[in-house]
Amino acid sequence: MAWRPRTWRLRSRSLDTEDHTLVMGIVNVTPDSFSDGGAFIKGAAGVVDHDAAIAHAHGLIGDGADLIDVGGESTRPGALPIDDTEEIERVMPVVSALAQSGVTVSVDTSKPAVAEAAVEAGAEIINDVTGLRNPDMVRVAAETGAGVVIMHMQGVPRTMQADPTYGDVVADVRRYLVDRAEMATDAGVARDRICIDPGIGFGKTFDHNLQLLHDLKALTATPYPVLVGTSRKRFLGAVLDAGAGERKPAQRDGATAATSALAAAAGVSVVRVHNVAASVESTRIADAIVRSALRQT
Ligand code: PMM
Repeated sequence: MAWRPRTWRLRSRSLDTEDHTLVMGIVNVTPDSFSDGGAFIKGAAGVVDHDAAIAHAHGLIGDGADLIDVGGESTRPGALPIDDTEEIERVMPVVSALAQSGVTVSVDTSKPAVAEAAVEAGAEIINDVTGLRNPDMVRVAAETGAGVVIMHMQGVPRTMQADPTYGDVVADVRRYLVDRAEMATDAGVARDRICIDPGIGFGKTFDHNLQLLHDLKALTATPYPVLVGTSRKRFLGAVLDAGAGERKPAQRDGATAATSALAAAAGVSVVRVHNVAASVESTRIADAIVRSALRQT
């Protein structure tokens, strides 16, 4: 099927890909996310430097981000969960300050209480890496009218990389996402508020990640906008370093920009990245090519 622009309806506004692929900038206010964990934490006590996180988010908007994803709990392999109160204390000041200044904010959480508080404070999107597994999360999404990202993850972060197995990873992930989206619409979430995400690196081997990225059109052919997050993930380092000493996550931004461009060319609506400037450039090139083909038909 030929590429077509997508509209994703959020709580109080809509985003569309008519002009370009959307770039979501990442702000993790966590001590332990794999790439930027601890960037906004001051002192040994682990106090969050909210002002630094807010300033960083504005910098990403300046670099061309269309929206900002704020996370307060690390989802890296092996991460341990934290409680609602701690997560709310970490993310809330950042969510409300950004929303008040007009930024489109997504909250990266799998906790209904955190999502509810964030949407109350102005967040437009609930980004749930557990694919709305908690029935309360479905209720919050339906009641608030927020946009939702339903992500695929096999297992839970603590153990998800132990031995992920699939029959056919592309078909299995696609079926899961479409089923979860159906479940959400049956529970009252508007269909055009749902975005789906294959969850690169979440319960997937190196080969699973590559197969999913190779066959993104299986997802972009569904009725839902698609979000893809490859930013600085380990499989990029594995390709580049081929067994040699691994480079640091922040040295994977060129690789991330390449996957962002490929995603945009496959019709993905949103790429989620740390280095916004690099992926704005690479997706704009893919966008120009995809849209120029459209003008000639
Ligand atoms: N990846 C991470 C966290 N949240 N959310 C979505 N929707 N998709 C992802 O791929 C995703 C995510 C892990 O990366 P981080 O620790 O750098 O945020």
